[in-house]
Amino acid sequence: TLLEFPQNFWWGAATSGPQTEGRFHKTHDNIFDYDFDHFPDHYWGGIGPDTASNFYNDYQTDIALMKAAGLSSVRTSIQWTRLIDDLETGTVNADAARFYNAVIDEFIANGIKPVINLHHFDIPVSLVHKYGGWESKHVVDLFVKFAQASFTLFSDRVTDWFTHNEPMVVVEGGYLYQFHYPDIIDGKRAVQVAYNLQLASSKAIAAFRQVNQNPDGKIGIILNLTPNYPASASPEDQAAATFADLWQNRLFLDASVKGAFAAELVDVLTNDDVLWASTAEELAIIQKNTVDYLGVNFYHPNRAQAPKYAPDSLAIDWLPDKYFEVFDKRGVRMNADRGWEIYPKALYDIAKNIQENYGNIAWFVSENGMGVAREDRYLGEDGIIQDDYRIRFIKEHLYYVHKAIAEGANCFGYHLWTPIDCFSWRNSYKNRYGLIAVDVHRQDKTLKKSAHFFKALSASSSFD
Ligand code: BGP
Repeated sequence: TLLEFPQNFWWGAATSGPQTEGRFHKTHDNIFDYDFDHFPDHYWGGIGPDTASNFYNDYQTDIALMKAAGLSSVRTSIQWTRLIDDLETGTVNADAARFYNAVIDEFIANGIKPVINLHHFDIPVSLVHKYGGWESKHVVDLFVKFAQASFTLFSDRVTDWFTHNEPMVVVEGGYLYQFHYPDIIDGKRAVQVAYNLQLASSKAIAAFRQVNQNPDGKIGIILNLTPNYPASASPEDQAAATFADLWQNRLFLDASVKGAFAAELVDVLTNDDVLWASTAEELAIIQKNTVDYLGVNFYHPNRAQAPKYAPDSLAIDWLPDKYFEVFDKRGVRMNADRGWEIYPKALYDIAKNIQENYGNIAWFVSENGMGVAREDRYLGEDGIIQDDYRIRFIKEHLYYVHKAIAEGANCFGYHLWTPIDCFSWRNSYKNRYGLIAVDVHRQDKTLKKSAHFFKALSASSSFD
């Protein structure tokens, strides 16, 4: 059966500055640049962000390929470590302004709406060393200077803005589970980082309301909303799933959409004596500066159960893991290369939650996708990668987006991760997500079968 999507639905793809541009002419190092220089063995194949997919030099040909894949909108990010010369005062680097102006103009000239995010995990490493990074409220204010400079330079042409991509991943990767620099394990500090990230988003939104030049301008936040399905109906497992949801999803979702943190979460953190330091003035800023809309990244659900080990027994003062444990459920569909469960119906559950509990605020799928290793295994005789698994993955997720929209969900688009195979943090180029393949060494770029599918999808706004 033919599934039709609304008029003007965004058919696009998402990427980020640090994962595509390469380090050419950058003013500062972000935490990944630094980490790669000091710990190259953290990176799959020893390949770091130096060249990435060479977007800094290749942006014109890359954007032509994105057009050939039928994308009507593309999200990327402006790198704080490229745009800003003096991090304290927020002065703009001239080459970076030229580059981002050229990129934005090139997107528009090709009929692609540029969607711009500001922070995609890529804090300047010097701010981590000097001030403790996101633990510092001074750093929050420096981020707002960067945000303000971006709005001032580009909001005449860019109408769609986001403050952060997946702030919870910054908390988890940097302060809980050691997969992003600075690789700290400290729950109390993680709580402060989470709060400061929310404050940074709200303050950036306040700055946007001041300097935005475009009447159509909108701003939001991109969250990885991960449904937590309890292992069983036992009260212990139910409570574990409820807390996991509060911590992973509702922390940023409630504050960004409703302007206040969930009281249940604040109660737990208060009782455990790990609540963030906040002021009444800051909480008023958070309350006032809620988002216009949301981006939702979805890759996989979580399965949650009551924790088997109290973190107290691990000699760590406090971790959110005190209340839940995420486990691998047996017998489910998996993307084995990435180790993530495939469960498309979760997207429907997310849609229902936003519709019923968040005032049916407008949102779009800002990332969804399938990272597959060694895709040259699927190279056809025509030289095109036959990624039928990706086409199936997209269709299955869109099936549930369509169903939710038919039931009133306020979803306005779908962005695949990612247009062109890109550098992916510590997995580097192991898993490929793109509609367009990259030969990392030669920088040849070729449309995959999924790009041809996506072009037809975008042109008709429907599939069967
Ligand atoms: C999201 C990030 C992206 C991208 C994607 C794929 O969490 O926003 O930057 O990396 O996940 O995940 P990975 O690269 O870890 O396979």
